[in-house]
Amino acid sequence: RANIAKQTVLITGASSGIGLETARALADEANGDIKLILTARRVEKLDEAKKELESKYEAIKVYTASLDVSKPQLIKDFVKSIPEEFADIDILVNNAGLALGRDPVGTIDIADVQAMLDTNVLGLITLTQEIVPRMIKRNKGDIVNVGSIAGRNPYPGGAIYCSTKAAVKFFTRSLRKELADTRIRVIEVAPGAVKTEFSIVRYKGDQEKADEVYKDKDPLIAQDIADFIVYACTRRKTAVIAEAVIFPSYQA
Ligand code: NDP
Ligand code: 8X3
Repeated sequence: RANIAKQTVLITGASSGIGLETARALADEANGDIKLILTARRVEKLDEAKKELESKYEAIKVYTASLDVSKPQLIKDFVKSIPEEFADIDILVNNAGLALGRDPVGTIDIADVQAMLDTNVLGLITLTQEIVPRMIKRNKGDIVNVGSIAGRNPYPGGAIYCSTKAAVKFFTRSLRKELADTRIRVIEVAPGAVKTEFSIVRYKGDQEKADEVYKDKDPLIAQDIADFIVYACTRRKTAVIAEAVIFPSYQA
């Protein structure tokens, strides 16, 4: 088991759901001896998380930054602005993402198409491009990309979202091969249904439709995915858990 104490972790989409739980789980694994860079658009949520973590662990260092990953220039500016103390990123968790709507092709709002592609694909690729050269220089690092079961089993009404997650899968696979001669691990976790803000975002605030997704079901919780991310990052450095598909039993 590898120790993650003293490492620096950058998480996108850390204001909610899987990203937030991953911050908590990694902090817990390191017993607070860790540096976390938490990013998302809702910076007030990040500041709440920072407060919570700092009150729990004396040694923890948390840097929060507002970052909309759908805007490449903002990503570049953000990376330049990371304080020196947090600059050597050991673990990058590319988690920020969203689905918008369940509309069939021909009726999908182009703004929704753009938002899903820009956030889930362009954002993930741009941030990775910014961080990979730094990891190569240090010959060290873990990149965890949050894909989805939707990138493996596409469904009607999910043409864009499923395509974005298929893109994450193949981007991740290519990158892993490019970095095969380094000590950088490239990992994809592909969750099934996890009860987070995902459905409320997908249905644009319609709570009834969001609740319908999980009605009479026992979905995953964000900790299930966070636990896996901790597991993957604490293996011996040569052990790469390349891909994990994790779903609630009813999704088999
Ligand atoms: P949540 O909606 O709870 O969290 C999504 C996170 O992504 C939020 O922190 C949100 O922050 C952030 N985010 C969304 N858009 C942007 C953006 N443009 N820039 C920066 N951050 C953004 O959902 P989950 O925790 O479930 O989702 C996390 C990841 O898991 C996503 O990639 C999702 O596709 C994936 N996933 C989710 C599944 C599920 O069933 N829940 C299943 C499979 C995969 P903010 O709004 O503050 O910017
Ligand atoms: C989210 C999983 O199947 O609800 O990535 O679209 S699904």
